[in-house]
Amino acid sequence: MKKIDWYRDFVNLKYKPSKDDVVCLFRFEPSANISKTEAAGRIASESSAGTWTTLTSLPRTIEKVKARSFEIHGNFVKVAYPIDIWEPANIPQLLSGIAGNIFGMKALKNLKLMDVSLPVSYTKHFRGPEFGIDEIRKILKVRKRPITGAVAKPKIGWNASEHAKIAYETWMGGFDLVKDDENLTSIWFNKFEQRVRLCSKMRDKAEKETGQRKSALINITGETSQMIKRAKMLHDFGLEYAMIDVVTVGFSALQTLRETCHDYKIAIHAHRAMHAAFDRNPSHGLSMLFLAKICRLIGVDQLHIGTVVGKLVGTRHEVLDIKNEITQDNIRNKGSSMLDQRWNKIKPVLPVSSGGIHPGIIPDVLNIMGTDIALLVSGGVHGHPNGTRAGAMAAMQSIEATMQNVSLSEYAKSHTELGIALEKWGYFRPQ
Ligand code: CAP
Ligand code: MG
Repeated sequence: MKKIDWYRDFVNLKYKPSKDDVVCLFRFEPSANISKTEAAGRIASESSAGTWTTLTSLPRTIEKVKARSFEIHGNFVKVAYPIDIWEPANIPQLLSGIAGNIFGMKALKNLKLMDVSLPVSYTKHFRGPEFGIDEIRKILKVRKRPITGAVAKPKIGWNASEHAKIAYETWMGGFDLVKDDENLTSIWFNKFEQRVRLCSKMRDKAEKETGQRKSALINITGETSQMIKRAKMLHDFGLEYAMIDVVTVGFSALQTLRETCHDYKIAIHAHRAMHAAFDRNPSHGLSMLFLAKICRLIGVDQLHIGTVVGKLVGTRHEVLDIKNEITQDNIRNKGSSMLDQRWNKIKPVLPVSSGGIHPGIIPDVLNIMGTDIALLVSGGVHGHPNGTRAGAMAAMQSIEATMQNVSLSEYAKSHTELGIALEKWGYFRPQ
């Protein structure tokens, strides 16, 4: 039989990637009767210039547009893609290649895109975060401790005026930020416009009464042109942030909103709802590290990355790798799940730890994550027996105790709110 299969031409174990290549790291499991080399060839082929069979005519450029699987170690393969096949500043196109058809190939039992290393010739077309960690800290006038925030709970149900009152109580308890929940946008009993109006008013009142900076992460998630209008409204009301559910809106919309937020000089708080549909399975899908990298490149200022000890999945190793990726300038390959990355002039993103946190486990979170984070405590604030204000106070007290190296039980002797929180939750780790 004639040669009909073209895949092996996309494997070259002698190839040395050039400084302009986009390099991907995949974890792969071939299906039965498929060798590792064949499987690796299919990954490089289907994500770049190939098809399932040999072709009768080829463009002269073929060698310049082909990806090459150049390193196979166990179940990991590295693939190099020439820079010329990538349109500048087009994340959907990048995903249609390196995260596209390949996930559905019959020849692969499982495939996970672990990481991508992007050359400066690719990253230079993106803004990255508008503010980054230092400028966010300056805006909120919070120097060393974690920036604190709470999501009104229950997630949905309060009307706009009740919502604004909860926000006020949260700020008065010492918190810097209030945040909408990911599924709260604009619904008949809690309209976006009304929430913005009432929260801004309450924000001004809380700032006046406390002498501290306060802000709100109000969720603009929706259809793209609607989000643009909502971002303008946040700007008109003097709010510093827009919150976006970056995975559900899609990266095309996020790219558009990044430009809008640049025009209005507002920061983007990125919630990652739906990420686990792609990254939870260790064998198949995309890694959160990859999603986080795309978010930094496009330019969010704050990104949820997990807590390790809270209610949502994410091991210490994974969460800390993501934290390093979004905060450091120069990432050096430390193991099989991370590639090198030079971020050049792209600013760092503030890591957000959220989900199942309460005063009793704040020391654990800070010991793992450090204090250069945004810490969101929501159920663990509004579930305080004495209400939201006392809940926020208890969380602030827990942060103070941790930063002063005092045990919570000791600190609680002179801080009633913390004591009451510990009576309710103790050191319980939610699931
Ligand atoms: C937290 C939260 C957040 C998650 C997101 C929630 O509330 O508002 O959406 O933390 O997770 O609804 O669960 P609680 P992640 O503090 O009451 O748990 O940051 O891991 O993406
Ligand atoms: Mg939420």
